[in-house]
Formats: sequence, C-alpha cells, structure tokens
Amino acid sequence: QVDESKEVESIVPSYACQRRTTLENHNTVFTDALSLLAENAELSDEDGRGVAFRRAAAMLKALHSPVTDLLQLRGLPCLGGHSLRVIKDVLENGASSEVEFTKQSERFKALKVLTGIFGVGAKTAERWIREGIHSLQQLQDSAHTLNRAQQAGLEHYDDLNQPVTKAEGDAIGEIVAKAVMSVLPGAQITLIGGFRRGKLTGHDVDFLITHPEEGREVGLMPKVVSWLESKGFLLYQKTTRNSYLESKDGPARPSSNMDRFERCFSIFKLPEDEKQGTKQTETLTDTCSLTTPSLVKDEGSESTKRANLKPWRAVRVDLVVSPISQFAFALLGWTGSKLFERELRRWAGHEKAMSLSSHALYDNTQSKYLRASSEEEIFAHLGLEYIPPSERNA
Ligand code: DGT
Ligand code: MG
Repeated sequence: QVDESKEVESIVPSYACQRRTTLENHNTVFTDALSLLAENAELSDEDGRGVAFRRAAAMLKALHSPVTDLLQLRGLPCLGGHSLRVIKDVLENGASSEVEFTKQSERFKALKVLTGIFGVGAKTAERWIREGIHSLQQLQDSAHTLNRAQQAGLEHYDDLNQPVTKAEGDAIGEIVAKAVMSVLPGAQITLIGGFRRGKLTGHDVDFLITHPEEGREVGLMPKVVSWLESKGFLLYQKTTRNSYLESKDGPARPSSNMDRFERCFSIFKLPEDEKQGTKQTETLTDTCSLTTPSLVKDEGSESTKRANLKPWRAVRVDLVVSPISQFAFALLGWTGSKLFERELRRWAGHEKAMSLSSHALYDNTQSKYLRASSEEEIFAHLGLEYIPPSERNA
C-alpha cells in the first residue's frame, strides 16, 4: 500500500544545501529538543555529536508537516539512533527525559550562563566550572582577570543576552552606512547573517562591506571604526586585519574555520532615539544628520543598568570587509545558517571534489579556481539548485 506521507519522505535529500528550509517549522517540539542536545554537545567539546543532532534537527525543519508517528520517519536521511530515541521519547511521553535531565543539570546551566558572556567560549567556561564558578557573581568574586572582551561582555551581559530585533538591526545599518559613506563614498554595505535569511531576531547584526572597484576597500575598516568611535557609537571593538594574502595554504583551504577578511567584532551603543529613527530616513545612504548618542557616563550601579534606565542599548555587531572579487563567496559564506554553510562545504568536498570557503571555490579535479560574481553562479558551479537566503534556515 502506498502511504502519502512516505512518498514525501522518500524525496528528502540528505544534504541541507539541497533542501529549501524556511523559517516555518512544523516540528519545533522535536527540533528544540535536538537543538538543545546539540548545544550541550558543542559546549562539552563533542562537536561530532553536536553536528549529528544539528543535521537531524535540520532535516525535520525541512518537512512540510508535523511528525506524529515514528513510521513516518522511515527512509528519511540524517537520523541516527540517538536522535531517533529522542524523537521516540517526545512522541511517547511529550518530552525527552535526556533533554529534561540536561536542562536541569548544574553543569549545563553554568555553561549557558558563562558562555553567555561575550568573549567566553566553551573551554574557558569549562575551566571556570572545574574551579567551582557557576554564576556571574562567583566569577566576579573570583580572582580571575578577564580580558577586554570578557570585561565588556560582563558589563553588558543583560543587553547582549536580549535578542536583537530587525528594527534595531536596521537602525544600526543606517549608522554603519553613514560611517562607510563618510570614509569611502561608493562603498556598498549588505546586511548578512540571520537577518538576511528573514529572521525577526538575532544574537547580533552582521554586515558585509565592499567597493565595486577592486582594491578601494583596502584600509577601510580602521577608518569606519574611527568614525564610529568618534561619534560614540562603540562600547567595544576588536579589529582583525586581512590575513588572506599572507596565508601559505591557499585561500580555499584555510588552516582553520576562521576566514581571513578584515573583520571587526564590536559592541554597539544604540541610542533609543535611533531605534525609532529608521522611519525618518528613506534609504541606508540618506545623508540627513544623525543625532550623536548622548555620552552618558557610567550610570552607576548594576541594578540601575538592569532596570534599563539608560537611554541606549548594547548590541553585538560584526563588520566584514571583502574585495569585490570575493564578494559573492563572502556573501554566501556569511549568510548562514551555520549548518547550511557546513553542508555546502561538505557537499563541495565529498560530492564535487571542490573546496569552498568564504573567499573562493577551488576545483581539485581541474586544479583551478572557479570565479563567481553572484551566489547563483556558485550554486551552479557546485551543481546545486539555487536556494535563496530565506530558504537557507537549516
Ligand atoms: P544569529 O546572529 O544568532 O541570529 O544567527 P546568524 O545566522 O546570523 O549567525 P552568526 O551571526 O553567528 O553568523 C552569521 C553567519 O556567518 C553564520 O552562518 C556563519 C558565518 N560566520 C560566522 N562567523 C564566521 C567566521 O568566523 N568565518 C566565516 N567564514 N563565517 C562565519
Ligand atoms: Mg548573526
């Protein structure tokens, strides 16, 4: 007998970059559970397990209807034994005991709190937990000296752990555009990351900056940062310069996952009036004058800050500068989702003998780089159907 649902199942391709994944998710009860286990694995230095849970969750996100019976999962890709047990538990008991246990565990709670500090990764958090530090208070009371990023992260902890809205992202986009236009007229700025995929909130705002004339973008970042700093828009920034040209191992084979663009990790000071200000200006490049944020000195106690009596809010912002010749690769590489990117690279390597990075695409069979000036061309080089940003939410 032919079951309609099984027909649908049998056509789910195994790589996330072959699938169209919108923000509409019919299986959140399962994907939330699997994502939490993925997060726990990643925070515990078990990346392999983390990816397995992420792949299972991503596959379920691509289904067009809710899963109500394990039988519907027969023949579907990306589901390992562990993920299937979690799904079965949720189907039978309404929740996964492993997920509930993890959520309650002191270790997971401490890892979440500590890695919630900008500048603190899983390894640092792990080390602190082994010393008995489980909370922000315990960290502050400890003798640990924090680096500049972590100090800023702790100071703006509440703001940075509150999701950024699209409106806030747009307001920051106007400020960044103003900065870029002031220091290099003709430069182009593009919203990337989750907001480009249509998400309504994010943990940060990401922008890609380029100039249509190759080479004009060189040295741009320090100028943009100076402009922003002079106007009081930056609470923290760390710029890493472009190391792409100096690398020995070739652009498509970076020695780590980090790419080599000139990049600025920052914490923006977004004034409240700028958040509403987006309606007053027509376009990103409009030249009407911007109000400079009031340089309010320290507002005093933590409790004052927590009550949010300050007329501004701290927001994580990432800026990336790319030469126009690499723009399409940078755009594709920085739009996400993270799993979609990982799957694109896996597809390129395993299925096409190519190496994809945010800088270039290298064909190992032909021993040459494949040029592209649009995302569409990169998908075509990879032998993939074009997937627009709004359907890359794997
Ligand atoms: P969010 O901000 O949590 O709402 O979600 P996303 O999707 O904006 O994630 P985010 O901001 O961490 O990163 C945006 C995309 O940029 C992500 O899909 C992967 C990419 N990306 C982030 N960091 C790096 C990096 O260091 N190198 C490269 N090549 N790509 C990165
Ligand atoms: Mg982002």
